[in-house]
Amino acid sequence: MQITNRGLVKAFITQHNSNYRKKMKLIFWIVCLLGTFLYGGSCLKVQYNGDQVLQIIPQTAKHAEYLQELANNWPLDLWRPNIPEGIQAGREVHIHIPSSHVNEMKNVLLQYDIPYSVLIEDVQQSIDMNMVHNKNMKAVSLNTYDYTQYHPMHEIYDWMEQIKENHNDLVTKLYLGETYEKRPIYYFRVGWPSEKKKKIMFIDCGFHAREWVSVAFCQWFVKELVSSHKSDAILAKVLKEVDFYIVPVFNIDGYIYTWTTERLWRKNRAPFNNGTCYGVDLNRNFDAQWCTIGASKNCSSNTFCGPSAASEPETKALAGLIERIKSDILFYLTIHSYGKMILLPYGYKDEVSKDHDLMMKVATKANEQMKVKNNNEYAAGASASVIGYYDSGSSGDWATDIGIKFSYTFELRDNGTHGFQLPQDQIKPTCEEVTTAILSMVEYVHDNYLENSGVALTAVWINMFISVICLYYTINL
Ligand code: 0X9
Ligand code: ZN
Ligand code: ZN
Repeated sequence: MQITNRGLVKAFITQHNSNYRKKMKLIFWIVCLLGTFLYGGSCLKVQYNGDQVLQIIPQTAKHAEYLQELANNWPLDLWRPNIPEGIQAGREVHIHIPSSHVNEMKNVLLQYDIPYSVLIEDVQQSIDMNMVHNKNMKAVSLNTYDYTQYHPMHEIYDWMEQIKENHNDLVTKLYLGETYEKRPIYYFRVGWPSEKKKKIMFIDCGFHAREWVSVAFCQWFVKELVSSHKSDAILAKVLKEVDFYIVPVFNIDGYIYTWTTERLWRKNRAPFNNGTCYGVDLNRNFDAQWCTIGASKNCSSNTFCGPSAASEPETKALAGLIERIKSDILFYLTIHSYGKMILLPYGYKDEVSKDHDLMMKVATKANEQMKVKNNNEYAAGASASVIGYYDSGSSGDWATDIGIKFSYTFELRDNGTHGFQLPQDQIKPTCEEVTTAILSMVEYVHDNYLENSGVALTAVWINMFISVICLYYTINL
């Protein structure tokens, strides 16, 4: 990884005398700035030319230990697991390696006899293939909004406003709070107005900036809610008793940064140590065994937990809202990528939550529906065991700890072939299968914890009554 063009400028101008050099430098920057306005920030963007992503499977504990050491000492970007401690014998490891270290890395792997394969041949190329984006869209129009593309934040802001205006009977746009860089975070409440207090299904997207398909998913899901609320049998019955709360983009500063500057950025953009490093991992910043395991106290780490629990304005805003309405929340869902997983609590310990068996049953049903839909399945189970590393301070564990019954962390497609740069032609199938999965979960929760819960209770009483009568007759006859 290097900032583009710096080297190029240097190489170009060293051959000339200093007067000429100044002139060339000026011309370069003019061209560059022009380019920036016309094509969108090309000279300020971090480039990943020649960077590779390797898939490595350590065979022994020694291998794993050695890889951990490398991960700690070289400028490597761990994609899976995302902390060195998570590297274990027999478990797939995905590492993004800067071009400067690719050869050295491969030599070392050969030398230690650690098998590897190349997942992504050239990270920059894989990013560029994904950036086909219709740029001359002036204003967003709902009729032509393309849900099968990734959208920059300004378009998503426009989109949110339009959704609100076009569907004000069903949708309310609400203010959640402000990001570190003072941008507004909004969420939608989707559901029919009701006299009764409604239960809440809470979904958020875009915790991690580079996980673009997550952000695409929330937009897709909102579209589904507003366009299929009559035709979809589940939605038609559910929206009367349930409100969906949806945060389309949580880590807005980070998301924008992935569009303007560094495609593979993960955290928010808060500066630390006098601006020598940036960003808290928002999924390590919640008050759930905060920073005790699987998180880093070093601000340059991708899993930096922040100076304290809920230190970040984004975290405070989300946790604040959820705390206020938690007694009505039946279901908390946070959408990430990648890995094709449905993760249940906990991430900070090996134990499972008290509702684990029930939650597994619901996840299994969701998987059955996904299989019918796309012949696809996501690995479901307790977080640490499925994903293979511990984490603390995650929103999923926090939601469980404050008493929300169903709390799931989704990791969308894929399994690592494209990683965070999931091609746009996979947005549709991904969103469709996950929508199917979530609606199946929502239906279960609705049927068993809402309208029927009264019926279920009556059934128990009738049962008891009959039993007593039967007992009476058995004894007396
Ligand atoms: O490590 C994370 O924060 C999540 N994975 S990601 O690759 N999207 O960064 C997984 C968090 C799951 N943890 C719990 N449910 N506790
Ligand atoms: Zn655009
Ligand atoms: Zn994530």
